[in-house]
Amino acid sequence: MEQAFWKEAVVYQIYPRSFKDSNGDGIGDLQGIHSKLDYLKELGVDVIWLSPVYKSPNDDNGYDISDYYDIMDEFGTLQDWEELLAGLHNRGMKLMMDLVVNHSSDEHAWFMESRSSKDNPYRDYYIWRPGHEDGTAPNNWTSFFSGSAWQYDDTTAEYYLHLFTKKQPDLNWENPKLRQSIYDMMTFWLDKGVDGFRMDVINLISKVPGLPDDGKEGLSDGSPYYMNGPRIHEFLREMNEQVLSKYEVMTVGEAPGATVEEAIKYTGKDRHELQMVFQFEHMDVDSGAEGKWDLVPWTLPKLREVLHKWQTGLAEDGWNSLYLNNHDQPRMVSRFGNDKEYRGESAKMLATLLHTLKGTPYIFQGEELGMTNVKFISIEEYRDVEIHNMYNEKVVQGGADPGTIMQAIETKGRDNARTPMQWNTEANAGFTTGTPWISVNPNYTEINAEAAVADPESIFHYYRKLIALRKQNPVMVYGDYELIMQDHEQIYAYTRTLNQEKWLIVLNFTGEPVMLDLPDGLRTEGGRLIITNYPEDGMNAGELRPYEARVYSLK
Ligand code: TEU
Ligand code: CA
Repeated sequence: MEQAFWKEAVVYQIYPRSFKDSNGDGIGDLQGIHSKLDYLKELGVDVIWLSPVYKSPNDDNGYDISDYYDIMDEFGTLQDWEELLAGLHNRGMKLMMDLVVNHSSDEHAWFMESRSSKDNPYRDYYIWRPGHEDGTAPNNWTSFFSGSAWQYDDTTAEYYLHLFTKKQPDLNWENPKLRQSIYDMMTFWLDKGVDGFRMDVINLISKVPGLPDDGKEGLSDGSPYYMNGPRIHEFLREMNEQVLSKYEVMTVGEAPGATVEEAIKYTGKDRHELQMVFQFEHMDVDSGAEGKWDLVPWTLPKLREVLHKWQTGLAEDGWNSLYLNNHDQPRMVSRFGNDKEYRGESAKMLATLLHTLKGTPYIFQGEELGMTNVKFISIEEYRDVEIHNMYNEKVVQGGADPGTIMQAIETKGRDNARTPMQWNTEANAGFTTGTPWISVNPNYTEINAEAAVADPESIFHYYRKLIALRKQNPVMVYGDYELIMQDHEQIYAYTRTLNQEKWLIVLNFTGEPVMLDLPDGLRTEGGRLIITNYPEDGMNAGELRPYEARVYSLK
């Protein structure tokens, strides 16, 4: 297996709006991040992925960009950004920027030109179509954020496509001029010293020509016509050839709906496309047929089946990204662990999984503290456009039971990940001296960075140890993964092997003790315990305590 920095690295995602406010306006900013670089260095992460910091009217918190060449006013200036980059580089860390080029903001100059007339030179930077004769939208595709994916625009009496909010019009990648504009913009940031890109919904940029739909009455899922679309690999290769190949960069493409087969195409070593993708299959294990808001219980066998499929599917070619939460997902410890009586144990167990599967781990801010989901009492306290659009559609217009929908929001809503980072026990968790843009989780008095850093047994220090172990043990990065005890209902167990080194990982995914019966040929006797989330005394070789995790180096 070819060695590479990006395989050995650990990435830490910052959602700037919620990380640290430096000037008391209640919104996290670049100087705030700068003030916490030593904290990140202590944790030991190699790369920071910054969610978007470009100019934006913030309909979707920066995922709606109105100027790709400048910084959002609330976050600071280009100068602040340069200083942040220097601060990272001085500490030996790298910076990955978010690249949001499936769509822009409707307040981007390109779109304002585009909508102004049918013969404007920028018209074809976006996807315009006339309605049907009866005035209805060009096709029946739904937006990810409720309702139709089409918005009618009076000025030219046509519709434009928006897979996300109507303030996020989709860019037209069929237009070579648009593609060139994107490549120029990427080059601008790379020349400034950026070390990589996380590419937002990059596998949605190529739409099937003619924009067909499934012919059903009413709105319907259009994803078969734009997920991993017909020209996607061609576009990525062009981007690679014209931009990425000229720099030392780290790349990860967000790819909802990507299968293992597709992922090999995106990340295969001779494909010259991307290094990694974020796949979503393990994020769907608790969703029913109606999608993410349709809550169903997840099970270990289901979660393991998905992770195992990706581990083995990309074993020979391609490379996995590993994540258990991000700014779009509920908190990992609330979802896959137990955020009450076993918060510490289960957060550490999940951390062990994240760092010992094969792939590059991505940590989301606050995960290293075991931050939990939040429960807001009223819909007004939520800020996310996805939540509000869905609530309007289902409750206000659809008459659904508000209690049921609030429960879905508490369980799956994106704002779970977006409450302010909990720094200390001061007002607003030390995030801001003003009024935070979204309320802090009241549990900050107990769960906060200051307490975690001071406690050698904290989740924070467990992450720090795992990250340090990765630097000393190539088996964690390059070792082959092999599943054992494949049908166990409570335990996820596997080995990692590199040359003479064989590691055994055993993880109890439940709040109950469970017998550990290792298969023949695997013995922990004489092996070395590398890390565990429980004190070593009281350890019983034949039994795992609730959420116990152990990593052994075997003889
Ligand atoms: O997310 C795209 C995406 O497919 C999802 O994670 C989505 O937010 C979720 O499934 C909705 O249920 C990316 C960004 O990560 C997200 O924050 C943006 O809102 C979205 O693209 C649009 O840019
Ligand atoms: Ca601020």
